Amino acid sequence: MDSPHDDGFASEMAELPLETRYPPFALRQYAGFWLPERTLARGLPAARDRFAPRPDDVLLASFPKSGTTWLKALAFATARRAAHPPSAHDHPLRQRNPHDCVPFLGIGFALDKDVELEALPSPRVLATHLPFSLLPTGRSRVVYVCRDPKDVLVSCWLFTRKVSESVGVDAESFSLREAMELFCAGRCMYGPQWLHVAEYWEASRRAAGEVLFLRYEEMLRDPVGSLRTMAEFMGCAFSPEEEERGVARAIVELCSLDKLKKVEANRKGRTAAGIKADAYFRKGVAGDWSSHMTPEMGKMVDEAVEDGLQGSGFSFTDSTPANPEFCPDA
Ligand code: PAP
Repeated sequence: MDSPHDDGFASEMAELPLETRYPPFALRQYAGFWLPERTLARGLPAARDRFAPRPDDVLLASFPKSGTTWLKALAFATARRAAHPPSAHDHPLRQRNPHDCVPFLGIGFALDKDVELEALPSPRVLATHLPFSLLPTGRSRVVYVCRDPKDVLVSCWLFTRKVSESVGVDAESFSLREAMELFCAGRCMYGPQWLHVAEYWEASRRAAGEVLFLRYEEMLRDPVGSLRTMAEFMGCAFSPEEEERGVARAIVELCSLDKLKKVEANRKGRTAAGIKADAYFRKGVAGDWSSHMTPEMGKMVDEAVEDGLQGSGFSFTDSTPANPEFCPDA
């Protein structure tokens, strides 16, 4: 099938494999991935046809629940630090949810917000959950974050139960076991997760200057080191003078889960997309899956993912840092 287009794609979409068991959205399998129907019908074609990339754009990419909100906050605060020093009491991240500071490419276009995306000052920071193979062409730098799939699954399941009501779907009875079975079959939003990860991993190996591959767990271990690497990759490394003033540390502090949780806009109300803002901030740790899943369930997820990753060169069981710069002793 050709790339989706606004005109008439609805009828073509009806012929794609359908998955309705993972709330809240109906998913269709396209180019090897399970995408929400709206993304497929509107967001993807609009992003491909109408996105006018700029050479200094930074695109933040992730599988859902892998650290997107944190990455958005860090990248936004870093790119905008001249206009908004992290210490400023009126910093946008002290007033708005990170999702309202960094728009999702597909969603922005799907909601006909082209003008807003065009009006963003350079360097623009944008985000996407699209797999690498479906990104619009002509993009520039991509920062990808991945996370232990067991924590992704649990975070996603809890989020789904909490926010599905905003789109009129009751997901209260959706069990973790059901979520796990669908996740292991790759039948979840933007799944299979392992294929999503493997594509970006491969791209980061092929073109290191174009795709930076980060791991959420490494970011937790060394947030300042991770931020330095990211800033350098984004083309706005911290100067020695900024280092002396502790700017990188101040950004990490501003974007910490504890600080973001206390922001009123993140405690109450909803994001521009209508989602309860507090749903994006929970524990933010590595390994919380074991509070919800049995070891046997964890093993099933690990096996499904490692199986899917075979031949990709990437493994979640390999604790080697994705980027040597992250290792303080390297
Ligand atoms: P999204 O893809 O829907 O935007 P995303 O931000 O990737 O969601 O995932 C939310 C997870 O990131 C939550 O993990 P948990 O459920 O395991 O707790 C959330 O707590 C965590 N998170 C959000 N903000 C931060 C932050 N500032 N630092 C660390 N983790 C964070």
